[in-house]
Amino acid sequence: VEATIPEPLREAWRKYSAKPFTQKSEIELEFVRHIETTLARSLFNCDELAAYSGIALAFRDRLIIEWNKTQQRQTFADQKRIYYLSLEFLMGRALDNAMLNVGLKDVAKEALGDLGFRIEDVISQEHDAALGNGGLGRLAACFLDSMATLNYPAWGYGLRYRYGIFKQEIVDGYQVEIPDYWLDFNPWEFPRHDITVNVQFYGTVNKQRDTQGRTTHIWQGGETVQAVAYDVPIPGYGTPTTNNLRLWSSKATSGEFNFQKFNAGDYESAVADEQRAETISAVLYPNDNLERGKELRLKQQYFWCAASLYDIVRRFKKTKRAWNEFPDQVAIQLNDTHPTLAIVELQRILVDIEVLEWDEAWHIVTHTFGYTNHTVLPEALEKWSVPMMQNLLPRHLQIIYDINLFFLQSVEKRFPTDRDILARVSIIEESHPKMVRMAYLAIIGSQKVNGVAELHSDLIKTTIFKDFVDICGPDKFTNVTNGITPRRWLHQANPRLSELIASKLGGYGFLKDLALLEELEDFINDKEFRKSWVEIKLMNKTRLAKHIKEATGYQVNPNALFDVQVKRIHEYKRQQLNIFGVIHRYLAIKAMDPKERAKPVPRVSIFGGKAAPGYWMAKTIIHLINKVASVINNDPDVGDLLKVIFVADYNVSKAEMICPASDISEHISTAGTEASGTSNMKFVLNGGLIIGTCDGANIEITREIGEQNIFLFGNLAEDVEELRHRHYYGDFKLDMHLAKVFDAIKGGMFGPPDDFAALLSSVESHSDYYLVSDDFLSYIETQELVDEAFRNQDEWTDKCITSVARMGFFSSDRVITEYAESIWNVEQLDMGKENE
Ligand code: HBZ
Repeated sequence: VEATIPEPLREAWRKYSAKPFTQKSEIELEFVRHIETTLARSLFNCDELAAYSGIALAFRDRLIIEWNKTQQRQTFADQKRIYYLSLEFLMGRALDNAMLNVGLKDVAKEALGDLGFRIEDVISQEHDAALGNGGLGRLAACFLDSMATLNYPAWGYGLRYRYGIFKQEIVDGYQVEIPDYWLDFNPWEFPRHDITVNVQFYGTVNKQRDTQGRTTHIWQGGETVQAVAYDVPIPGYGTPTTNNLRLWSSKATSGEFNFQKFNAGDYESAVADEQRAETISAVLYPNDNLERGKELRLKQQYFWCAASLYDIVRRFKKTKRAWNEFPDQVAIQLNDTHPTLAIVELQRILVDIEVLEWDEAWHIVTHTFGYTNHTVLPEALEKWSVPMMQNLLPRHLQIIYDINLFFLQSVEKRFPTDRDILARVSIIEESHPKMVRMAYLAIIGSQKVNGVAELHSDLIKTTIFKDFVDICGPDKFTNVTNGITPRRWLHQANPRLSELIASKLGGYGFLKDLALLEELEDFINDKEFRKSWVEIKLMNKTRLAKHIKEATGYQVNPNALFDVQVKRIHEYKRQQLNIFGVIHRYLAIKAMDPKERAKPVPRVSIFGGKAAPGYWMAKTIIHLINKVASVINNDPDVGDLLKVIFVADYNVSKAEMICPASDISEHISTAGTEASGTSNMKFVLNGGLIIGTCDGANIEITREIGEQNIFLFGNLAEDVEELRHRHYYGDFKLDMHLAKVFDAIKGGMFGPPDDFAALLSSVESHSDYYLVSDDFLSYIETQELVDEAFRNQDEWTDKCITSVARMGFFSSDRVITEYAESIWNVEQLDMGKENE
């Protein structure tokens, strides 16, 4: 590391170099200093928002001290680094997490108390960092937490969207989207105006011969946009390691281009250029599991890949190593196909700029990348039109064609008799227009491809990527079952439960080694422990009930069974199955003799989740849920027996409140469609049970916790194709119980039936693609088993405690360790004494 300050002058640096605070008085000092100077306020106008700002700035400073040291340590260690490329990082709030991870929340609570604030009120002032849609983005956030906690030298790379996922309001039962402008005050980011990359688009490619007679490609002209780095510190739990999440923001290049226009008096068009440049990082696309092929999205992808790769290569080049050592120093993980252009960009850098031979470059590339697939849904598999790519990234398209050519040649050699295989596995789909299949490119350019749960990883090998298993061999394909960080999803979301567990296990070691939870089973008959366990669940439910009352006006009984389904609204996730089940229950209650009505177990059905703004069917499902809610919740015959709640604007912070408050949660996707699911893990870890299909990680959760502790129902993945086939050829009969539910809807019980006609007909007359009718009977019968089980509170508690004790496998620490060992080949940094 080159030193700018010569040795004799470093004394003062050593003396005054900032030390991370540990004491209450130091936090108070920093808090007041920030309020009075950074924010120019005083004790006379310090409201809760200002208090949040003050304490957040104090903790930010503390993180940045460790961040600096971590970067130095990692540079000296000179080890292989992990680069996690994700278009989404669904971080949620940072303050609570930062305080807990550095182990100072209790101290901060006292400090804030001394200064006149309640820590909960201050924490809740923070705006969620919502740069993601759902599971994929949240997984990336959990991984950052685990990589820092495990002392891996790791960087996240993403986009700094000005608008995160929209805020959802429910107006007259309909979803309304409100822009999420979240950057007004964001103390967690550091603008790095000195770290910029110019990214090129459009233009033309010219061939030239260099002095050695080689053909080189010059990509010229077009437009250039500047990427500016914004760094977000990621503190590990119980370790000084503080890693970096680098988010790129787009702006117009400050170069002559604009200047010339200004000088020529073309003020308007100069400003328009500026706005066009800023548009690139303006907004997160709000679709989950859908790709719509918009040019701006492709621009986002290339902008972010190019800037990140430039940064990674620059860091590598500082080590002065030979290029063939690149894969020993750099592991790049692609979070789905969104960053696949990084493969092409690295090949371009190596061949066009660093003038390596094609084969040598390609060897480096294919030993650097790993690709994680998150879906088998056909509408989510990314494809880009060739003409669009030709226009936007002409050189990249050429490289893709070359990659494809060499690949197809090798396939042809190995499978000379298979006439169709080339068309099937070609990166270019021969459609009109032609399309670039990004998943195929990602597979060909990576050393490993993984799915996110066992069933899913098996499915990709036998369905969408089958040919590639034959071509590349089975070893290229692997499984890494998802996990969640126990820091946020237990300790932060459910501090009381975390404390109770710690009191039994002799400390918080389980937060770093979740397998330790298994010792909880020893306490299953401990009366005091069980009592506290039950009390904590009730407190968490009461807290949610309070939120529900404030947000919806509905009063729910915390002693009722809380039945929760919160996740993005999607037909494959089958919120429609759930709400049809609720209607079935309602009809049953209405049909009862009033004296009988004491019998059913009181239930609160809680829904939450956003629909993609253009996904009309998903919006219809939200509308139906809200209509059903307003009918049932106002029906005096029903009272506390059944309540239906739609929690608006489901996000990470709401999840932290909702997961600890559930008795049963629903993970009821059509078998074979949900790659993994991760909220299933969050709910069980917080002492709730699951009703679910044999899909995604539900299967492995069952294996871990035991099938007596989960309510599984429905058809299996292996039967889905056959059932769909039968429907399609006319053999379809609506389930009789579901038919009654449909009759009620069609009779106008929940408002104009026309509002829901398309939803019903997706089941009745359009071959029921998601098998709602096929699974309905099994679903409602299993819900009755849930009621039965809940009646016996003691046994229910047994199930919950046992399940929590067996959830160790689902820590994202285990997941990261698996990636590190089997895909990245990266070592943890040796922290010596520091980590004790
Ligand atoms: O990734 C989810 C899967 O549906 C879920 O089963 C899995 O647990 C999770 C983590 O592996 N996938 C997503 O959340 N996908 C997206 O959000 C998405 C966003 C933009 C896209 C495509 C998919 O263009």
